[in-house]
Amino acid sequence: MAVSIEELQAKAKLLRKHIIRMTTAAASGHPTSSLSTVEMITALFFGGFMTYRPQEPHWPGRDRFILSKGHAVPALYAAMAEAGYFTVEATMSLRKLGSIFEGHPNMARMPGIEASTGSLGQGLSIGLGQALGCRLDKIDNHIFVMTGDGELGEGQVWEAAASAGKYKVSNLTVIVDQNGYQQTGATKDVLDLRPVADKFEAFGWHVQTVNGNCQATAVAALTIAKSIKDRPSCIVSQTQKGFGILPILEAEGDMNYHGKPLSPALAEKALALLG
Ligand SMILES: Cc1ncc(C[n+]2csc(CCOP(=O)(O)OP(=O)(O)O)c2C)c(N)n1
Ligand SMILES: [Mg+2]
Repeated sequence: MAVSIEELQAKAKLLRKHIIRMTTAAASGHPTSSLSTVEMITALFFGGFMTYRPQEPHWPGRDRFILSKGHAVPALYAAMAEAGYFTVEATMSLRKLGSIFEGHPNMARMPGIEASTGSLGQGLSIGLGQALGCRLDKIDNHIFVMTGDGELGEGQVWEAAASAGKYKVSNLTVIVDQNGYQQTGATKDVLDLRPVADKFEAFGWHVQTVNGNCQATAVAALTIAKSIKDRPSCIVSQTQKGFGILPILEAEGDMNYHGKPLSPALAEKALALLG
């Protein structure tokens, strides 16, 4: 790997700051859902796991990332800005009328977005289709999909899981962002689908369960996932919703803080905490 863990950690911190600034400027959005994903997304975009060309976003040989939990798109916009698809300033128009920085990824309006998501449950099926298509075309690439843990309640996820296992789609990796919460409370109370690892394993997947908010662990897990050549790969990424600003959420008495931007005053505190 050309880039060090320390450099990735610095990048992750930057993404977190972009996420907070973007959602507070929008006075809307899902900062905590975005923050839990940051180490994995940082590793994917900057750790050498994906080859992509910001100036040629539709280059057929590219690796692809589909954010199935589309409401966490501030994390994706932050990564794409750092990768050179557009400026960080541009992302500050998040959720403004007319802006291409919509509240959920829209591939029809933004080159580099691989799937329009937001209606939960669909991204893994889309990724599976893309992985099969690329395999058919003999393109040597990898498709990464990230879902939420609440999102796993959508039955379509399991149709895709079963099919990917049957067809041994080894150029497909799903990262389940298991942050323990969904919209209305703890995932275990709303619909407990654990053990998640066993379910994917039963469908023929290679599975790892890891601490997804540890940068070095994220890199190690993705390295293994990409090396598996006889079946699809699942990373159960155990994270914390709002990771990076947990003391602030604690003080607010809301460790989920779903779909709420930080007020300008709280955002200042969060940015100070991140340093
Ligand atoms: C099909 C569908 N149903 C409901 C929603 C509303 N919704 C938006 S975010 C969310 C919670 C998702 O939880 P999880 O997948 O765990 O993501 P997290 O926010 O924790 O990262 C829900 C239910 C949606 N976007 N799509
Ligand atoms: Mg969740």
